[in-house]
Formats: sequence, C-alpha cells, structure tokens
Amino acid sequence: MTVRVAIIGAGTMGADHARTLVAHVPGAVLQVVCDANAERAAAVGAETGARGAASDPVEVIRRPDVDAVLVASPDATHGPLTREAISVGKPVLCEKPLAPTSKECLDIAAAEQRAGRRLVQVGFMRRFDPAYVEMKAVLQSGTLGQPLMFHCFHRNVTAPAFFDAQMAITNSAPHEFDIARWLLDTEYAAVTVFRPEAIGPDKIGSPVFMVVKTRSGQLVTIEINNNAAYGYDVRGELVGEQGSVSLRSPARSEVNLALSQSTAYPADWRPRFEDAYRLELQAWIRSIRTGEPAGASAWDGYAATVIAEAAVASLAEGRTAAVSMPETPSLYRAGR
Ligand code: ISE
Repeated sequence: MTVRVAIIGAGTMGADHARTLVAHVPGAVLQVVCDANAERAAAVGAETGARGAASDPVEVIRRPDVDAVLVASPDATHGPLTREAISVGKPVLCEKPLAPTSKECLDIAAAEQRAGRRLVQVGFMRRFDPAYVEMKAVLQSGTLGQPLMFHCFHRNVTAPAFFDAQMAITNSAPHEFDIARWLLDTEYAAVTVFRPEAIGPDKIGSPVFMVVKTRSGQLVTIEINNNAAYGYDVRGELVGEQGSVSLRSPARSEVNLALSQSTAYPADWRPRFEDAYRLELQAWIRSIRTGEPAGASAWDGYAATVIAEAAVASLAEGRTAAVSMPETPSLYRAGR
C-alpha cells in the first residue's frame, strides 16, 4: 500500500517536510501540496515533484485520492484541520502545537476517542532525535540512578519582532515541555517563569527562564532565548543520582585554523534536527501501514499546551502556576 500524502502549508516546515518525504520516505507519495497562497503551493509542488497543488485545505483533506494529511499551516489552523482529518477517518501528522488552547486540544482528543483509534501524531520530532533517544536509553538502563534534574537550553539566532515572551513559551518551549515529559515519563506539577531584569523594557521577546516541578519530584530548568545571536543551539543535560548525560551537538567536522579549533552552528533548527524529521516521517508512514501508533499522540499535544498555558499565566502574574492534567484516557495509555 502506497500512502498518498497531502501537505497543508508550504511555508518553511511544510516545504522541508515535502523534500524529506519525497527523498527519504519509502511507501509514501506526495499527492498534493496545498497552501492558501496558490503560487507558493505550485512552487513547492513543482520543486518536489508532487502530483498536484491546491489552495483549499478542507477540499484536499476530503479528496478520495488523499490517504493521509500533514498539517504544517499556521498554528491557529492546526486544530480545525486536524479535526477535519479525524472526521473523515484519515491519519494526520500535525506540526506542534496541536492547537493554541488546551480546550481545543481536548476537543481533538475527544473526537479521536469517538473515532475509536489513534489517527493523530503530533510533530514533536525530538522524540526521534538520536541524541535524545540515547539519553532516554541511558536513563532507562538505571546506571544514573533516579533522575533529579533536567537542564534545557533552546537558543535561536534571531526571532521576528512580533515573537514576544509569550510566543517563546507557546511556540518554542513546547519542544522542551514535551521532551522532558517523555524522558522523565511523568506529568508536571507547577511552573514558574522568570525573565532577566537586565533586559531592556522595550525588549518584548525572550529570554525566558522556567523552573518546572514534576509530579515525581524532579526539577526541569528551561532557558528559551530566541535572539541568542550566535547560532541555533539546543542543549540538554539530565542529572541523576550517580551521573549525568548530555546531548552532543551533531557537528560533522571541526576546523583547525590560526591556532584555534572550531565547529559551526546551524542557522536554524532544520539542520540540527534533520535526522529527527526524517525518522519522524518514516515512522509516521510506517505507523499508517502497520496500524501501530508512533510518536507523540493528541494527548501529548494536549499536555504540552496545558503547561504552556500555565507558564503564560506565571509570566503574566509573576507567580508559580499549578499544572493540572486529568487522568490519561485509555486510548493513550499504551506506547508513550
Ligand atoms: C519553531 O517553531 C520550531 O518549531 C523550532 O523547532 C524551534 O526551535 C523554534 O524556536 C520555534 O520557533
């Protein structure tokens, strides 16, 4: 069975997924690239050899020659398009966040439960990143003892002027919220958000610094710095009772020159998570063909939005915000 995929949204991530799908994913064909901007859809479609291009996402989702949908359109459209795919029983890989509000995420999970099977995978690609996967394997081997702390650094070169501290929490931090929850296999209890006072009052963006408490008693620290200037740099160190495990930057070479040694930083997340995106898409198509769910579920997408909402409240009100999650429904209990 060849899975005929529609990609909705031909911006940075949609175009990147289209290239990865056609170059590296056996068992899938790029049926249609859809974008509100018809020219952009046609350009990405032509570049990747898609069978067609379109501009109406709902029509595309309902087409009988489309088997599965990848949603990479703007954040606010994720919820309605994912629900549309569920309503016609089609598997959907939705970029993060699953939806901007926890209420919308819960509605998506409810629709999926009514459908009675897992149709939604959320694009938390770090779960496929070899470095995080190794980190989790070391933790699970037991050699570190109990995990105590997880330190996360998320630095982008620069962000657009509208990318404020709240967006740092709702657009960038969900990657950290999801990966820490997945690694530590626990839910969150509380979050406190700080911003360095040294930053000028006219600077509306990050850095934001968060201290998160888990229900199992660990601390997770998260620095989001969308204007770090020097390079795209994601770091993580998991500290256990007996030792720690850190991510290594996947640089492929180092340059020796003028009495110094250097490695390069990528300009954005695509090269850093190239392997993760490829493995994520391969796992998605495999899961459609085998019926075995892979990656982050709609419930995981909900969990990331719940803590993002609490963190936004903490930022606005300058206090610790409690994080509360209902019990995990049975559809989502296996395979976390
Ligand atoms: C962006 O939306 C992403 O998903 C990237 O992975 C992340 O590094 C960046 O901070 C976000 O804005």
